[in-house]
Amino acid sequence: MTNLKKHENHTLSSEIDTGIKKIIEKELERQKSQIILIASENFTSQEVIRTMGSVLTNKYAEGYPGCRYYAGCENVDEAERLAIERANKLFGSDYCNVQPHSGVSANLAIFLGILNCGDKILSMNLRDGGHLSHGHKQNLSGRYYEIHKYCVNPETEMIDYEDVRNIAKKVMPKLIICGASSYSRIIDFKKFREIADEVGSYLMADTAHIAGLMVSGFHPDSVSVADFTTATTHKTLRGPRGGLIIADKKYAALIDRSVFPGVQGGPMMHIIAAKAVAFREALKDSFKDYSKRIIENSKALCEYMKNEGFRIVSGGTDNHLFVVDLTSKGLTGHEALGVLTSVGIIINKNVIPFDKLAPTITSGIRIGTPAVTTQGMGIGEMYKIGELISSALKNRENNTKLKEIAREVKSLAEDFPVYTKG
Ligand code: DSN
Repeated sequence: MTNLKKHENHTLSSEIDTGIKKIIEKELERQKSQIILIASENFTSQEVIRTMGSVLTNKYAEGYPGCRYYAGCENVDEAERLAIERANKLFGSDYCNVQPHSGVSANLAIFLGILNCGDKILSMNLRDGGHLSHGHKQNLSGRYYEIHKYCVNPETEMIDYEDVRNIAKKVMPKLIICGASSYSRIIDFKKFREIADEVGSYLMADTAHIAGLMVSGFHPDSVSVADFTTATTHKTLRGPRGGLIIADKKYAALIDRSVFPGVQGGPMMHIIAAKAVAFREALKDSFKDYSKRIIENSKALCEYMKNEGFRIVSGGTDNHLFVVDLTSKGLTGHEALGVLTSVGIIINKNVIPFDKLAPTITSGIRIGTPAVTTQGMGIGEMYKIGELISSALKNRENNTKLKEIAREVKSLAEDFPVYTKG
């Protein structure tokens, strides 16, 4: 045999990509110096970040633990089993699938599993808080299925369950979707269940936004009432970007098939392992306390904005977010986003119920508190943020004032550091 000796692997470069490194450093700086009020964003733990950046990213593992289409899966099998075990403990379920790459993938897998092209879905209107994957005409859901919508009540701007019932009885959908991406009120999953039972439809709860609040007991549970619960792992759950499906065990084979090979190929094992890390974190008592503080902060900031004369959609919030109607302030959501970004406050422009403006312009903004709560900010800081938002919008033509506000924003954000390195 020739003299095979251990040697350095010269095919793998250890050279640092300075271009990308610089971008990561700049992004870290941005995250450290701005006030992030995007309701769907959060700061994960360093352990989640480390796990995502691990060698698990190298492994293909199509299939499920113990039944893969690839050899060498013994370690990733363990990771996926651990993620499943922890997710089931967290959600009080006996079956879950941790492979969906995102909330949308999770939703699509449910549709593929139980619907045929042209079947009817009843879901929340996008403008009233619903999500693109619940039937937007450009989304696969809107192209392959017959979509019917329920709106919020024009007076209360909250879900009108009688109205949902009446539409359901008329439409007789095969699937009812409850869950939203900009709805600030409690969703009564039990009422949706009653309606679904009355019309013989499946019920899917998309808990992408509220999953963390729900597992902490600060939002009613969907797992015990809906046929399918989908979630994302990166919003209030504070894990890596990804999706999740929870259902009764009787649907296990159907959902597993729908995820793989239905809508996905190889699962991302580094992300699944990072989901396991996040689930372990969310099982701790400190996570319950965190969820409670998210809502306290959201309510405090919302009340402050109300006292400053801003109209809040539905009059308030029960969860991690609220939507502000800027119509009476003579501002669009798009303009407000520009002003607030210029001072380092990061929000979404957002349509409001019955909005007459396009989704690119919007009459409102969406504000959420998961990220600032992770930073350790409390009610005092929420009042300060409310003051900064209000002042920036009032003084939007005054560059000197905006610069002063920007300095205050940076200093407040830097007082609550999360990461020391990217
Ligand atoms: N989940 C959405 C959001 O609320 O930001 C993005 O699709």
